[in-house]
Amino acid sequence: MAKFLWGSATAAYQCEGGWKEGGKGMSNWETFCHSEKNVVNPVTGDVASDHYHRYEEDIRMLSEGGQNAYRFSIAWTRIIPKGVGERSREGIEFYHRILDTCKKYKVEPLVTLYHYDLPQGLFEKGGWENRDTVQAYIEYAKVCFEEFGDKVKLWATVNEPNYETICCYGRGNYPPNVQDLSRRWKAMYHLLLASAGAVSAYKDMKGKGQIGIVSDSYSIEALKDTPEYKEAIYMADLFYNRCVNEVSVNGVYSQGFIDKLKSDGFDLSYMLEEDKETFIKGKVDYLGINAYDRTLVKPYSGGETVMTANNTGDGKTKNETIIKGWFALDEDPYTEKNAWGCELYPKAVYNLLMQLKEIYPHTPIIITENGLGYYDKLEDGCVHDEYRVEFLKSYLEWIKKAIDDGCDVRGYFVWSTMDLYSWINGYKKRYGLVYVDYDNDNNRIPKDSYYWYKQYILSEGEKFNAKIQ
Ligand code: BGP
Repeated sequence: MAKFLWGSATAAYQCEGGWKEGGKGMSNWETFCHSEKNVVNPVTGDVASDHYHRYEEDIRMLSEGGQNAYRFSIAWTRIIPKGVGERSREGIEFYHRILDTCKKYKVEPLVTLYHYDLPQGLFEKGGWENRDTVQAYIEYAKVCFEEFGDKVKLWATVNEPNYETICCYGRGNYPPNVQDLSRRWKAMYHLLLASAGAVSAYKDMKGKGQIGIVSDSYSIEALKDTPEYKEAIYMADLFYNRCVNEVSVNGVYSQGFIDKLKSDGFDLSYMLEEDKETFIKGKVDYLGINAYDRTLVKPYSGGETVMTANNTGDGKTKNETIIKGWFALDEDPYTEKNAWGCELYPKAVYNLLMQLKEIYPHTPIIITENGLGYYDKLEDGCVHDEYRVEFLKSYLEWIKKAIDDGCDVRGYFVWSTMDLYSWINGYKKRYGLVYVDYDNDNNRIPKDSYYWYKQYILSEGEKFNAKIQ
């Protein structure tokens, strides 16, 4: 990473479409989106933003927008359609074309190997709850290293082991739509073991780049400064952050986390002695951080575990979380939120970065996602998303301050490059720097934020470069 990465990000299922093209196999998301379980916003990623056919235009626009990096994910089911066994040459060639296009437009690719979409066959055998998925993933990762190793210098093993397992096994709004935290901990363990296994394989294969994990991490805060609220902060930090970051960065689980799981009576027999070596060998080169909002907590005060999410944007279902014996989520009535209840609190990114600097002083950070979901409007061929500009600008100001205060941040990716499918929230919740006109041949229209970002990189970019050798 010779220079600061200025980019934006996407994920395969959310943007590619082409779900039956190029020999692609079925993933759990295709199955889910086509099933009767998909009731909240019953749409699919069958076409999505049609990136499968329009990737060249998207990468060209990204580059013309002054960005020098593109984060995207590979669909496992394009590379190994059944999850294990035979590779698909056609699928592999598709990503070669994407990577060659990045090169053509002088864009550094940051490639995520797994971003929520799991091959259906593996999903049916228990998905991440089944240890066999770990080995299958490592084999898949090795195919990617072998095929794309010369063209990719920045890899991310998995996207958000915390958030994915919260939705799959806590809120139950992602497949397999379960509400059972013991299953969350097991699936998360295997995801992290898979990540460490891939890092370790990359090192064994003498990979020439850097490999990290993408972790949604939070500045955990409270409205009161009492011992009970401090305890709630500690608990939430274990629950959301340390459960992923500690083992990924240091190669060992935090004892406080393991002790808490044991005292709750969770069965941890799937944590095998032999895995310890994999975790040690699988320490990441950098930590990818997806930074959206602050997590505000209060002490647990009774009742069963509750986890619900506002996926409709109409406030009918609230984002509510009570974790029995751990903590509960709080709400600050005075801060601004978007329609989906996401708090707009930019200083959170500074607080988080300064905490990470304290805990993991030797691990560089890349902000792999930051962005604002909104009901954007196309008016006379323009999208005036000044709210997004305001959001991104204020986050960047705080990131810059964290860099000035000694935090080793190497890059920043806006979520998302263009509008795309938002898991469960459908297509009306838009994050893109570029508007996708879904009703009009998926035409691309740069939003005001796209032009603003270009200008920001030009005028402020150098100031972020200082710490990078
Ligand atoms: C992150 C995911 C992305 C993206 C983003 C916005 O958790 O890594 O894939 O979707 O959040 O979330 P949402 O689309 O649910 O609003």
